[in-house]
Amino acid sequence: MNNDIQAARKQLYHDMQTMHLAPLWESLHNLVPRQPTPPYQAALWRFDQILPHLMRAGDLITAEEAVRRVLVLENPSLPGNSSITQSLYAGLQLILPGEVAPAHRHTQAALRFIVHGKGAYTAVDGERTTMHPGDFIITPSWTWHDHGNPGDQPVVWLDGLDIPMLRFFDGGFAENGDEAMQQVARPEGYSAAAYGNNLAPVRNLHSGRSSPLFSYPYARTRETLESVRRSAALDQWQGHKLRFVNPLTGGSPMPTIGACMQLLPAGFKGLPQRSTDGTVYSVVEGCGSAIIGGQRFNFTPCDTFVVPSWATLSFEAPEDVVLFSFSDRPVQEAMGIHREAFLSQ
Ligand code: GTQ
Repeated sequence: MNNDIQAARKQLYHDMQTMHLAPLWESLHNLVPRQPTPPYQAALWRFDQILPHLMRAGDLITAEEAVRRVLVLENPSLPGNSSITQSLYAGLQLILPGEVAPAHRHTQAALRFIVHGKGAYTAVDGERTTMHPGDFIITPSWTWHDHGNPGDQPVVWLDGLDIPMLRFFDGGFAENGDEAMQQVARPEGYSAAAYGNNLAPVRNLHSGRSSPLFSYPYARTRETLESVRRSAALDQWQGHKLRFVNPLTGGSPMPTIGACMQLLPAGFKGLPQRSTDGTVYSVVEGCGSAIIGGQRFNFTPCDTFVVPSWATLSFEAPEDVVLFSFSDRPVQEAMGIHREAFLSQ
């Protein structure tokens, strides 16, 4: 290209800059890429390496002082962002026996996936639910929630929130409760009884965008996966994979985050797949491997790993493996932009 034109263009860009103008043609290919180019990477966090740090944090700060005693799982490519993908936040929260994480609410929606220990509870809008490993619990946008541990063992769960998404939309509001523990308004088990049996109240039906069922206990999920294993053909890419639903709509439990549980039977060697929803996985049972963009990640129970948008992903399970996962898929589906591909090799 003519050097004069090159120099004249540079001059134009320079002169425009003071007026906050930029030439689209220099960045168009980055703005509308041919396919996703996520600025974050695949990564795995080993639970046995995290737990000692969590317990040290337990010695150094109380749940009350910390408000939430959480080690944030930061994507290695997004340091300082409190993000595991561009849209999602993940962290491991510890609550020790006798502790309370005080009541608050915020427009950010949260899920808890119980990783280690039992006997703690989360209270959501006046109803408590006791936590057991593998339970999936939601605290939808703007619901009051506090956590407590009346039991005798440390309890650790994976927090998944839409914090980066709300930050993007500048839609964040929050407030603290008047008391550390919210008043109990309904007995434990009410929501499960009223909404968890293919029935729903005729009057006083729950309103709002999220599931009225806020706890999905692992005992039932695991039993369901086992029944499905006995009666359904194995999917060559995903094994037996089920998504959690809002029983009133059949849609995702919360508008911004979808979650699934999948069983990979012993000997499973899956075919590769890819999807536009960057996904966070928590290993519930079994050891195996996730091959992400050609890189092998060996996992053991309680580990967490993240798969970027459009990265190829396949699983190998030498023994029965159960995986929990969550992503922003419901948002992408609402926008009509979600894509996935199931590859033959
Ligand atoms: O439990 O309310 O990991 O507000 C981050 C922000 C947990 C919570 C987190 C939160 C919470």
